[in-house]
Amino acid sequence: MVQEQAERASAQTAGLPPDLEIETRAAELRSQLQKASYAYYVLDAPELPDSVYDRLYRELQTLEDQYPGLQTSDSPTQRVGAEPAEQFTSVRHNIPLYSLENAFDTEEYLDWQARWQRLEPDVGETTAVAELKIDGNALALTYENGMLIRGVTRGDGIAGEDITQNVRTIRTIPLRLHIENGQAPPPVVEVRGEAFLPLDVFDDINQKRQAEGTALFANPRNAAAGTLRQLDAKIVAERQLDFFAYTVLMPEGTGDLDAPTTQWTALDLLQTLRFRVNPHRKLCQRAAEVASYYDEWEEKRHDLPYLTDGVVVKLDSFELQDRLGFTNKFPRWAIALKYPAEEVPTTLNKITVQVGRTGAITPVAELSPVQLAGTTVSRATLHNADRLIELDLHLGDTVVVRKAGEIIPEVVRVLSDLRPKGAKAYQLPTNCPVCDQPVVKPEGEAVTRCVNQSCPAILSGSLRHWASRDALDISGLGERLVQSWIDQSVVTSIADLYDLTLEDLLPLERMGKQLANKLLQAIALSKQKPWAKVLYGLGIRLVGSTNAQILANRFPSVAMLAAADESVIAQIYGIGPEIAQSVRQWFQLPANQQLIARLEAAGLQLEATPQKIDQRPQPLMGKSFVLTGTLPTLKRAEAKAQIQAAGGRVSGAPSAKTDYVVVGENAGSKQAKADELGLKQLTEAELIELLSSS
Ligand code: 0OW
Repeated sequence: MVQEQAERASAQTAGLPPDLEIETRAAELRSQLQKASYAYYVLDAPELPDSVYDRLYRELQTLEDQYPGLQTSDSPTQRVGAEPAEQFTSVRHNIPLYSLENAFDTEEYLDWQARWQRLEPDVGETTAVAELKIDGNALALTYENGMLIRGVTRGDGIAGEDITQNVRTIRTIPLRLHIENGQAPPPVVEVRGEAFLPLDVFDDINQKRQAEGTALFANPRNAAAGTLRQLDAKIVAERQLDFFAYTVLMPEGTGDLDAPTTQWTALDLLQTLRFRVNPHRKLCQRAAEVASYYDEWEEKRHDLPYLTDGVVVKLDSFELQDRLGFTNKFPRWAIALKYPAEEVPTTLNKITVQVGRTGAITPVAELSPVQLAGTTVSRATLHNADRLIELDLHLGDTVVVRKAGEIIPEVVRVLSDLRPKGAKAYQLPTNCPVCDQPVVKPEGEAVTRCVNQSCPAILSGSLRHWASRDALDISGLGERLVQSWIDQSVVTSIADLYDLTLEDLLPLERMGKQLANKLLQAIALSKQKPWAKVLYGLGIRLVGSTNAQILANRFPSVAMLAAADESVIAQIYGIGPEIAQSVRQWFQLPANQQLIARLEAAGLQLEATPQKIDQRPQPLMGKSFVLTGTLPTLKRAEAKAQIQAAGGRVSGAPSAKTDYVVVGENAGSKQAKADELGLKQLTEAELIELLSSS
């Protein structure tokens, strides 16, 4: 049926003059696609099979590519912008986006009602619209002559950020107001509503972030806010934000539309304009109906695919709203009737500890599963050691768990009078559960930490830090390679980098000889980095590159620093007690002492080389070398490092400017080139001879 409809339509435009025919066809496609998209996303009632939608979309895209003049800003092809924004500009709202006064139970709701009734004594019980309060981010959308021209965040209510390109990717926000054909749209319409992330989309995003090792969003509201502030609209489009409209303003005339005079008919109008309006609204004649709606949805809301945190009640009559006006912060004619944070008791069976990427140890409560705010909860965060000590938890305790809009529930208190006899007080582990090295708890810090630089929980971060530009600057050793070397157990500590050989690297996937050699060279070169860079590269907590330089100047060798008394370190200008303690705790750890010993053996600079004032120029200064073939004893990277240390340059291919070509086994085309150019060729022994002549 639908298929024939589409075909019949295209037949109808046949025979018109070409440009008019094409223009009409494009307009038809746009309208069909917009209708199909509205049915699919807003009504959740798809009308077109995806294959037909895709075909029509491609036909429109082809027409727009052939005739760019046909492209209109409301075309479905224009939802996702091309270039990421540099930043967002601030826009002042014509009318502030007020926040809502809160009531936490129906008692407080009646107080609010009494207050506005005192202001309008002739108004008795009056109709009010009850709407679910979506836990999202308010947006203000501006349409001119029916076309979406701007989308702005709430910001501080007075001004927000212009995120139009991101708003355009939200499928339930129409790019053009749907006005029945022939009617003129109002010159300006402002629509306000709540942008939000459906719970299943939120879970997918957090699962992805968990896999990437990025911090999780605590709740859908934060996730939506973070998404709306993305500079790249493509990322926003992938995250499938949604939008419920609840306000329509027509500041400059209404075109052929009648301006609504009540909130209820305003919501009806928003639906005809093809916005998504939350369907669970209720027109209440009296407070008792508001109360029953509030009670009804306290439980039912947990079956919804999005988070809510209350009910918004608005007096229905706009004339009455105008009479009541606003306080300096809130409208007098609306209130948010919030649901209390959900709290439930359950049994604490076990406490496990997680080790974060920076070594922070987070205790987690393992609970007897319990229903909480629509989900089954069996774990809750205990935040940190201090919180744990405060709660004085005993295994078997009955604890109260809470989820106040956050997705990660927390233990708020213990019902200690229910404590089973002989229950054991819980002690935080003294050793890291991942690497078994002793943990440290810096004074004044709530968190206990594992500071073993080689702990598997930390290793990825510590290797990346070690290889980073301001540290040992090992070019080519980036995040992806570090992770794959850890996953394949190629390295289990920083020191392992300096034992790597071609044999270790060549078997790895996506690792050719060229790249392997390049990496080995970069690693060998890093041995030239000064002591201050090595100290910074160790990743001691609170020791950034500046502090590392200060410490390296004061303690010109690792031995002196490791032996220094904490109070001595603390007195250094710009260092202080926290850093001194962190340094001592780091060096106290046996695993870190082993790391230092291995780095020393590998030839890293663990002491400041006295600035040797070398009177004579380095023996190979200004000489250019090319290395070819496999040298009998020196690895390619070693040979290159030694030539550079002696002032020589190493280039990739022989040229007339090359002074020496060092030739090893199976030398290839480069030796032939050297012959052709009549370049001086050296064996490895002759090179070593040259080097030692310094
Ligand atoms: N979050 C909501 C919601 C709603 C506005 C209009 C007058 C004052 C508030 O679902 N359904 N209706 C309104 O009405 N506001 C809502 O959320 C507010 C917006 C700004 C702060 C809250 O998120």
